[in-house]
Amino acid sequence: MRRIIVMVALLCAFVAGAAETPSIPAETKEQPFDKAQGEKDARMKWFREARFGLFIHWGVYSVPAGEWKDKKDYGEWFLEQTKMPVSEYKKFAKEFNPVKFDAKEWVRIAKDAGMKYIVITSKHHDGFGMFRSDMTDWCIKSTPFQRDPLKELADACKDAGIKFCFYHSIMDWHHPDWGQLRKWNDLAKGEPNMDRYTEYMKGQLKELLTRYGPIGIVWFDGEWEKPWTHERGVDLYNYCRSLQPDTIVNNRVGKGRAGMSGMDKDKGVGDYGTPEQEIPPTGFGAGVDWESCMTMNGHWGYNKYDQKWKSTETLVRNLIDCASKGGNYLLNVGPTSEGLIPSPSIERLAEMGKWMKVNGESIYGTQASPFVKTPWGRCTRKAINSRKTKIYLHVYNWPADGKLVIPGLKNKVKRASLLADGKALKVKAEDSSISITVPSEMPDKIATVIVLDVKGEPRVVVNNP
Ligand code: JFZ
Repeated sequence: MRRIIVMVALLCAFVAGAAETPSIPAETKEQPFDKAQGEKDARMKWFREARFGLFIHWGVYSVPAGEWKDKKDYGEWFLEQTKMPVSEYKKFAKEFNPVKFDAKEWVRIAKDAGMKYIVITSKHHDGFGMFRSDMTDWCIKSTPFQRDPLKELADACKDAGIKFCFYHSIMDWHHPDWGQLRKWNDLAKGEPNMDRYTEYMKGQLKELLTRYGPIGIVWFDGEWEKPWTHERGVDLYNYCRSLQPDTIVNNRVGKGRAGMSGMDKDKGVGDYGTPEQEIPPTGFGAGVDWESCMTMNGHWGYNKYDQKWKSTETLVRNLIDCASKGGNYLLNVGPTSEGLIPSPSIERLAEMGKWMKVNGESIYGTQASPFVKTPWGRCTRKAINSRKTKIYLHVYNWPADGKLVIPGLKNKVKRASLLADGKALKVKAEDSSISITVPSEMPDKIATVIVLDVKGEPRVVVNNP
């Protein structure tokens, strides 16, 4: 199985690298990227270990804060959904003055939550740049704010040891050259031209990839409209990596994504899959990287009426769920036009951080569960060396009889303990399972982690295929 996955991954890399792209400038062609799996493994190392990141959707749509006329459900899609003339939408830039923005504080909030990277919208579909771009005035330069939030965040991330990443929309409702011009874009004149548009986008990406230090991930989006093609995706992928060879690019740079499930169905480009608002039912095997992005309430961009917040328990368990399937969890906040992360988000992130401080070892640098089913919760594992593995059991349903049963584990369990206090627990090996004696009260109601030290690689017998 593993061999097949590696072969598929290599084949994808080959297809991506070898595609013929006649309309593409010579210097971005034939970059010898991804020739070796080892090169990709080295580049993906931090991402695979990180498991947890902060997504930030921030733009001038935070000024209307989700409300327009008689509707209160808008977010970052405000411009498209209201069909407001672009000339009118521009007023929001004039009102965007997030004087309470404190990059260090945002980074502290992320870091204390246990997050290892931050992905912020450099440009969303409305085309507005949250950085000082020389390519257009439709950016932070046209606001009273004048500062460069991305620069401040990049610097704060560097100081804190957090990877700085940006989300950049391919689709652009504002630019007159984006191939699918909106009728309500009253400022656009003439015929759209995708070659010109691509040059513009590359210009901005060059700014972002040369002025803000090392970029962890370029997180593309808005690739689904017709004018964007596989060939343009391959070219853009190569372009980003020609500027920063170590950067990671998500699969929304190309056209292969299969809807919200986020994984590539065919002709994929990019380094990893991006399920959106869902966690896949199972992982995809070693060598297939992915990251589920999710909101904390029902919106990406700030909506002042949306108070339907997920519980900390749900958020922590989502993170565990992703890790147990070999993926990352990218959790979103939508800051206000004052520059503040909403306090319900801050509270939940702080609570997640408390759990992570105690249990982070069972998340960072772990691999997917060796079990098909774990009726009491989830599981991750970590190879310590060739002779030693740690298996982390994330228990949600505490056993009423004080016996936690791990079905089908064949390894010798050298030690079982609670991760929180390191105290040893009694282990009993039975015929086709292991049972562990646990305290009668569930120590951590969100998820209690039990560590098993086992000999060698996990060996699991599936009794109920
Ligand atoms: C996209 C964005 O449109 C959205 O605003 C947000 O940034 C999210 C992270 O990514 O979400 C999508 C993308 C595609 C579809 C729906 C939502 N789609 O194809 O139906």
